[in-house]
Amino acid sequence: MLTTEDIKQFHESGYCVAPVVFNAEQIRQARHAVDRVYSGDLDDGRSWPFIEPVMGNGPHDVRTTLFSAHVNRTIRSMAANEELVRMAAALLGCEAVRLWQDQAIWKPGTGGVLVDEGNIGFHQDYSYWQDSSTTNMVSANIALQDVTVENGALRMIPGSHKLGLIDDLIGGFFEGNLSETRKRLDAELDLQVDVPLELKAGQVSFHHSLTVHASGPNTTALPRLVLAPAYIADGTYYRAEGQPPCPHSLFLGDDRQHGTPFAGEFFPLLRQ
Ligand SMILES: O=C(O)CCC(=O)C(=O)O
Repeated sequence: MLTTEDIKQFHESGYCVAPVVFNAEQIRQARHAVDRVYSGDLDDGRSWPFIEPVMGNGPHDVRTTLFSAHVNRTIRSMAANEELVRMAAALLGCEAVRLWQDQAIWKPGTGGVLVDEGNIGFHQDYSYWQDSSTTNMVSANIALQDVTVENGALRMIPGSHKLGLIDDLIGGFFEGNLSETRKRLDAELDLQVDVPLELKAGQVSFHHSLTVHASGPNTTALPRLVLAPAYIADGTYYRAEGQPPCPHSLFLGDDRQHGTPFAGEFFPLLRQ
Protein backbone atom coordinates (compact mmCIF):
# COMPACT_ATOMS: atom_id res chain seq x y z
CA MET A 1 0.00 0.00 0.00
CA LEU A 2 1.08 3.60 -0.40
CA THR A 3 2.42 5.30 2.69
CA THR A 4 1.19 8.64 4.01
CA GLU A 5 4.47 10.06 2.67
CA ASP A 6 3.75 8.71 -0.83
CA ILE A 7 0.30 10.27 -0.83
CA LYS A 8 1.73 13.56 0.43
CA GLN A 9 4.35 13.47 -2.34
CA PHE A 10 1.63 12.85 -4.93
CA HIS A 11 -0.27 15.95 -3.78
CA GLU A 12 2.84 18.11 -3.52
CA SER A 13 4.81 16.94 -6.55
CA GLY A 14 2.11 15.42 -8.77
CA TYR A 15 3.51 11.87 -8.76
CA CYS A 16 4.70 9.07 -6.50
CA VAL A 17 6.25 5.63 -6.81
CA ALA A 18 4.63 2.54 -5.27
CA PRO A 19 6.39 -0.69 -4.31
CA VAL A 20 6.45 -3.73 -6.62
CA VAL A 21 2.86 -4.89 -7.20
CA PHE A 22 3.22 -7.51 -9.96
CA ASN A 23 5.35 -10.66 -9.87
CA ALA A 24 7.43 -12.19 -12.67
CA GLU A 25 4.66 -14.50 -13.86
CA GLN A 26 2.12 -11.66 -14.04
CA ILE A 27 4.65 -9.61 -16.00
CA ARG A 28 5.28 -12.49 -18.41
CA GLN A 29 1.53 -12.84 -18.99
CA ALA A 30 1.12 -9.07 -19.48
CA ARG A 31 3.92 -8.95 -22.04
CA HIS A 32 2.36 -11.86 -23.90
CA ALA A 33 -1.03 -10.12 -23.77
CA VAL A 34 0.40 -6.91 -25.25
CA ASP A 35 2.11 -8.90 -28.02
CA ARG A 36 -1.23 -10.55 -28.82
CA VAL A 37 -3.02 -7.21 -28.96
CA TYR A 38 -0.35 -5.71 -31.21
CA SER A 39 -0.62 -8.65 -33.57
CA GLY A 40 -4.40 -8.16 -33.76
CA ASP A 41 -5.20 -11.37 -31.85
CA LEU A 42 -8.03 -10.09 -29.65
CA ASP A 43 -10.15 -12.08 -27.16
CA ASP A 44 -13.28 -13.66 -28.65
CA GLY A 45 -12.10 -12.76 -32.16
CA ARG A 46 -13.14 -9.15 -31.72
CA SER A 47 -11.94 -6.24 -33.80
CA TRP A 48 -11.11 -2.90 -32.26
CA PRO A 49 -10.11 0.36 -33.92
CA PHE A 50 -7.87 1.52 -31.08
CA ILE A 51 -5.21 -1.14 -31.60
CA GLU A 52 -3.75 0.80 -34.52
CA PRO A 53 -0.39 2.39 -33.60
CA VAL A 54 -0.94 6.10 -33.08
CA MET A 55 2.67 7.26 -33.37
CA GLY A 56 3.81 5.86 -36.71
CA ASN A 57 5.26 2.60 -37.94
CA GLY A 58 8.98 3.38 -38.33
CA PRO A 59 11.59 1.16 -36.64
CA HIS A 60 12.21 3.75 -33.90
CA ASP A 61 8.60 4.86 -33.42
CA VAL A 62 6.94 4.28 -30.07
CA ARG A 63 3.91 2.01 -30.37
CA THR A 64 0.89 2.67 -28.20
CA THR A 65 -2.56 1.14 -28.10
CA LEU A 66 -5.53 2.46 -26.18
CA PHE A 67 -8.36 0.60 -24.44
CA SER A 68 -6.95 -2.91 -24.89
CA ALA A 69 -8.50 -3.91 -21.55
CA HIS A 70 -11.78 -4.20 -23.47
CA VAL A 71 -10.38 -6.83 -25.83
CA ASN A 72 -7.89 -8.67 -23.64
CA ARG A 73 -8.77 -10.23 -20.28
CA THR A 74 -5.16 -10.32 -19.00
CA ILE A 75 -4.71 -6.58 -19.51
CA ARG A 76 -8.11 -5.94 -17.97
CA SER A 77 -7.33 -7.97 -14.86
CA MET A 78 -3.99 -6.21 -14.51
CA ALA A 79 -5.69 -2.79 -14.73
CA ALA A 80 -8.30 -3.99 -12.24
CA ASN A 81 -5.72 -5.37 -9.78
CA GLU A 82 -7.16 -4.82 -6.31
CA GLU A 83 -3.99 -3.41 -4.79
CA LEU A 84 -3.42 -1.02 -7.69
CA VAL A 85 -7.01 0.22 -7.60
CA ARG A 86 -6.83 0.70 -3.82
CA MET A 87 -3.79 2.92 -4.34
CA ALA A 88 -5.58 4.87 -7.08
CA ALA A 89 -8.53 5.37 -4.72
CA ALA A 90 -6.21 6.73 -2.03
CA LEU A 91 -4.72 9.21 -4.51
CA LEU A 92 -8.09 10.24 -5.94
CA GLY A 93 -9.42 10.62 -2.40
CA CYS A 94 -12.52 8.51 -3.06
CA GLU A 95 -13.90 5.03 -2.38
CA ALA A 96 -15.48 4.08 -5.70
CA VAL A 97 -13.10 3.98 -8.67
CA ARG A 98 -13.67 3.41 -12.39
CA LEU A 99 -11.25 2.52 -15.14
CA TRP A 100 -10.85 5.50 -17.49
CA GLN A 101 -8.51 3.97 -20.05
CA ASP A 102 -5.48 1.77 -20.44
CA GLN A 103 -2.54 2.20 -22.73
CA ALA A 104 0.23 -0.24 -23.67
CA ILE A 105 3.41 1.59 -24.60
CA TRP A 106 6.22 -0.20 -26.44
CA LYS A 107 9.36 1.85 -26.89
CA PRO A 108 11.85 0.19 -29.22
CA GLY A 109 15.51 0.05 -28.27
CA THR A 110 17.80 1.89 -30.66
CA GLY A 111 20.99 0.14 -29.58
CA GLY A 112 22.72 3.44 -28.89
CA VAL A 113 21.38 5.66 -31.69
CA LEU A 114 19.83 8.91 -30.46
CA VAL A 115 16.58 9.66 -32.34
CA ASP A 116 13.56 11.75 -31.40
CA GLU A 117 10.99 9.28 -32.77
CA GLY A 118 11.29 7.14 -29.66
CA ASN A 119 10.51 9.98 -27.28
CA ILE A 120 7.17 10.89 -25.79
CA GLY A 121 6.94 14.66 -25.60
CA PHE A 122 6.19 16.78 -22.52
CA HIS A 123 2.44 16.73 -22.02
CA GLN A 124 -0.35 16.73 -19.48
CA ASP A 125 -2.73 13.77 -19.74
CA TYR A 126 -5.73 16.03 -19.09
CA SER A 127 -5.03 17.93 -22.31
CA TYR A 128 -6.30 14.74 -24.03
CA TRP A 129 -9.10 14.21 -21.51
CA GLN A 130 -10.86 17.55 -21.49
CA ASP A 131 -14.32 15.98 -21.74
CA SER A 132 -13.92 14.95 -18.11
CA SER A 133 -15.72 17.05 -15.51
CA THR A 134 -12.65 17.03 -13.28
CA THR A 135 -8.86 16.95 -13.45
CA ASN A 136 -8.88 14.64 -10.43
CA MET A 137 -7.73 11.67 -12.54
CA VAL A 138 -4.74 9.48 -11.95
CA SER A 139 -2.51 7.53 -14.35
CA ALA A 140 -0.49 4.50 -13.35
CA ASN A 141 2.61 3.34 -15.18
CA ILE A 142 3.40 -0.36 -14.66
CA ALA A 143 6.95 -1.43 -15.55
CA LEU A 144 6.96 -4.69 -17.53
CA GLN A 145 10.77 -4.94 -17.12
CA ASP A 146 13.14 -2.72 -15.17
CA VAL A 147 12.73 0.86 -16.37
CA THR A 148 15.88 2.98 -16.31
CA VAL A 149 17.06 6.30 -17.68
CA GLU A 150 18.81 4.33 -20.44
CA ASN A 151 15.63 2.64 -21.66
CA GLY A 152 13.47 5.76 -21.51
CA ALA A 153 12.10 6.22 -17.99
CA LEU A 154 9.24 8.67 -17.43
CA ARG A 155 10.43 12.19 -16.55
CA MET A 156 8.20 14.21 -14.23
CA ILE A 157 8.22 17.95 -13.58
CA PRO A 158 7.56 18.22 -9.84
CA GLY A 159 4.71 20.54 -8.86
CA SER A 160 3.62 21.16 -12.46
CA HIS A 161 0.13 19.78 -11.71
CA LYS A 162 -0.49 23.01 -9.79
CA LEU A 163 -0.08 25.14 -12.93
CA GLY A 164 -3.45 24.20 -14.45
CA LEU A 165 -3.78 23.27 -18.10
CA ILE A 166 -0.87 24.70 -20.11
CA ASP A 167 -2.07 25.73 -23.59
CA ASP A 168 1.40 25.46 -25.03
CA LEU A 169 1.52 21.73 -24.24
CA ILE A 170 -1.68 20.70 -25.99
CA GLY A 171 -0.62 18.01 -28.47
CA GLY A 172 2.72 17.75 -26.66
CA PHE A 173 2.71 13.93 -26.51
CA PHE A 174 3.84 13.82 -30.15
CA GLU A 175 6.61 16.44 -29.90
CA GLY A 176 9.69 14.25 -29.67
CA ASN A 177 12.24 17.07 -29.40
CA LEU A 178 12.29 17.22 -25.60
CA SER A 179 15.04 19.80 -25.18
CA GLU A 180 13.27 22.25 -27.53
CA THR A 181 10.03 21.93 -25.58
CA ARG A 182 11.88 22.36 -22.29
CA LYS A 183 13.53 25.55 -23.60
CA ARG A 184 10.18 26.94 -24.72
CA LEU A 185 8.49 26.04 -21.44
CA ASP A 186 11.32 27.34 -19.30
CA ALA A 187 11.07 30.71 -21.04
CA GLU A 188 7.39 30.97 -20.03
CA LEU A 189 7.04 29.07 -16.78
CA ASP A 190 9.03 28.60 -13.65
CA LEU A 191 9.72 24.88 -14.00
CA GLN A 192 12.25 22.87 -12.05
CA VAL A 193 14.39 20.10 -13.48
CA ASP A 194 12.53 17.01 -14.48
CA VAL A 195 12.95 13.88 -12.41
CA PRO A 196 13.39 10.43 -14.01
CA LEU A 197 11.32 7.68 -12.39
CA GLU A 198 13.32 4.46 -12.50
CA LEU A 199 11.25 1.39 -11.65
CA LYS A 200 11.90 -2.27 -10.97
CA ALA A 201 9.92 -4.76 -13.06
CA GLY A 202 6.42 -4.93 -11.57
CA GLN A 203 6.77 -1.61 -9.80
CA VAL A 204 4.26 1.17 -10.46
CA SER A 205 4.36 4.94 -10.56
CA PHE A 206 1.32 7.22 -10.40
CA HIS A 207 0.85 10.74 -11.71
CA HIS A 208 -1.87 13.38 -11.63
CA SER A 209 -3.64 14.26 -14.90
CA LEU A 210 -2.06 17.75 -14.90
CA THR A 211 1.53 16.70 -14.11
CA VAL A 212 3.83 17.62 -16.98
CA HIS A 213 5.81 14.54 -18.02
CA ALA A 214 7.67 13.01 -20.94
CA SER A 215 9.87 10.03 -21.65
CA GLY A 216 13.24 10.04 -23.31
CA PRO A 217 15.06 7.76 -25.71
CA ASN A 218 15.55 4.06 -25.19
CA THR A 219 19.18 3.65 -26.18
CA THR A 220 19.44 0.03 -25.02
CA ALA A 221 19.17 -2.93 -27.37
CA LEU A 222 15.84 -4.15 -25.93
CA PRO A 223 12.35 -2.63 -26.13
CA ARG A 224 10.86 -0.98 -23.05
CA LEU A 225 7.27 -1.93 -22.36
CA VAL A 226 4.81 -0.42 -19.87
CA LEU A 227 1.09 -0.69 -19.21
CA ALA A 228 -0.55 2.57 -18.24
CA PRO A 229 -4.08 2.29 -16.86
CA ALA A 230 -5.80 5.49 -15.71
CA TYR A 231 -8.53 5.84 -13.10
CA ILE A 232 -11.36 8.21 -12.22
CA ALA A 233 -13.64 8.60 -9.24
CA ASP A 234 -17.16 7.25 -9.71
CA GLY A 235 -19.37 10.24 -10.53
CA THR A 236 -16.95 11.85 -12.99
CA TYR A 237 -19.14 13.05 -15.86
CA TYR A 238 -19.05 14.22 -19.47
CA ARG A 239 -18.26 17.90 -19.95
CA ALA A 240 -19.77 18.86 -23.29
CA GLU A 241 -17.45 21.79 -23.94
CA GLY A 242 -14.19 19.75 -23.83
CA GLN A 243 -11.83 20.89 -26.60
CA PRO A 244 -10.47 18.84 -28.23
CA PRO A 245 -13.15 16.20 -27.57
CA CYS A 246 -11.74 12.88 -26.37
CA PRO A 247 -12.49 9.40 -27.75
CA HIS A 248 -13.75 8.24 -24.35
CA SER A 249 -16.95 10.22 -24.90
CA LEU A 250 -17.82 8.09 -27.94
CA PHE A 251 -18.38 5.19 -25.54
CA LEU A 252 -21.24 7.14 -23.97
CA GLY A 253 -23.19 7.05 -27.24
CA ASP A 254 -24.68 9.77 -29.43
CA ASP A 255 -27.31 10.78 -26.89
CA ARG A 256 -24.72 11.83 -24.30
CA GLN A 257 -25.31 15.22 -22.74
CA HIS A 258 -23.35 17.48 -20.47
CA GLY A 259 -23.53 15.70 -17.11
CA THR A 260 -23.78 12.11 -18.42
CA PRO A 261 -21.63 10.04 -16.02
CA PHE A 262 -18.66 8.12 -17.38
CA ALA A 263 -20.10 4.72 -16.41
CA GLY A 264 -21.22 1.46 -17.98
CA GLU A 265 -19.20 -1.34 -19.58
CA PHE A 266 -16.46 0.94 -20.97
CA PHE A 267 -15.80 2.62 -17.61
CA PRO A 268 -16.11 -0.39 -15.29
CA LEU A 269 -16.48 0.13 -11.57
CA LEU A 270 -13.37 -1.51 -10.08
CA ARG A 271 -13.99 -0.66 -6.45
CA GLN A 272 -17.20 0.21 -4.60
O1 LIG B 1 5.63 5.50 -20.52
C1 LIG B 1 5.83 6.43 -21.28
O2 LIG B 1 6.83 6.50 -21.99
C2 LIG B 1 4.88 7.57 -21.37
C3 LIG B 1 3.64 7.31 -20.59
C4 LIG B 1 2.77 8.48 -20.46
O3 LIG B 1 2.97 9.51 -21.01
C5 LIG B 1 1.61 8.36 -19.59
O4 LIG B 1 1.40 7.28 -19.00
O5 LIG B 1 0.87 9.34 -19.46
